[in-house]
Amino acid sequence: MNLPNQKSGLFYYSNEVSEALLNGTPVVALESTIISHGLPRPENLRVALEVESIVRSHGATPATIAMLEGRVHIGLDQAELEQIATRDDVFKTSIRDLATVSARKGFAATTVAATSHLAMVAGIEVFATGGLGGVHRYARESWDESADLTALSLLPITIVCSGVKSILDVGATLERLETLNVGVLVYGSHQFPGFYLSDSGFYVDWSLDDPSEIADVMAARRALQISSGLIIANPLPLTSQLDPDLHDQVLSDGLKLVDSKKISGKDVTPFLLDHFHRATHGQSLVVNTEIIVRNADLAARIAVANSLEMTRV
Ligand code: PSU
Ligand code: MN
Repeated sequence: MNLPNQKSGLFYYSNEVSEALLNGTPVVALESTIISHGLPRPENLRVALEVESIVRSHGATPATIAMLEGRVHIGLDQAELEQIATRDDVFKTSIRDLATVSARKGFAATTVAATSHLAMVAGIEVFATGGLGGVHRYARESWDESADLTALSLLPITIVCSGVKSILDVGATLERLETLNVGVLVYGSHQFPGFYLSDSGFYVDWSLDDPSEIADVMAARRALQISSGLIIANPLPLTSQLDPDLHDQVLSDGLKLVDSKKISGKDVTPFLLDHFHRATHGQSLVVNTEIIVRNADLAARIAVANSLEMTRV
């Protein structure tokens, strides 16, 4: 692990994150691909700032993670956040690309996979995002499965999300998560959420209702030396979800466009999210924003409970 006050090598810590890590106060990691590739401008910057302030309101410190000019930043100031939100040369970066972007002194927006890796190096245990990547529909032909899954199989991070993005094959993704030893808990329900939708239709064995219960699970994972990740799936309330009929129609149109425009690889997810935002005239953007804000809120409460747990032992 790096020293949190280290400003050498490739890791740069913001003052507030460095202080929090040194003092052992709660920290929540936040990813940057949502900002650069998941949300349209200028809402992306507004949401990034709102998410940070929600984390602070619970007494936790936000650590948005990205790479600027080849250096890893754990915690971004407003000017740095603005660069990620507005530059056109920010590369959507998974673990495999981190070193190359760094060596070229480039700008990287880190995916869930890359953010989890960097958070682990920094010693941050709790991470909030919107929806995880997973197995794409038609993966039988395309073999398109997000590196988020393999990253979570190897990194002991606790990630709060609204399930996997509903553009994916949710059932296949849940099967892969089981194979990859990734824990799945649902907050306040047994139904696995469907990102824009409150319920994906899939049942999960474990439902927890309180951040302190989740902190107990995290403590037990440490004691048992479980080295894979834990997903805390946080469903939207029914009143906030996207209309399911609208969702299904927009998704089926979007998948046809992916096919006809020959969109592939890492462009598929940003393309489909953008298609949703346009085709629903911003309704999906409102829902996506609420997802991210609620997940950051829950992650902050879990990080606070986890810190209490750590000081007790
Ligand atoms: N959640 C969102 N919006 C996003 C993402 C997640 O609400 O843009 C990003 C995350 O960074 C995730 C990535 O790691 O999408 C998955 O991309 P892919 O399917 O290409 O692996
Ligand atoms: Mn992919």
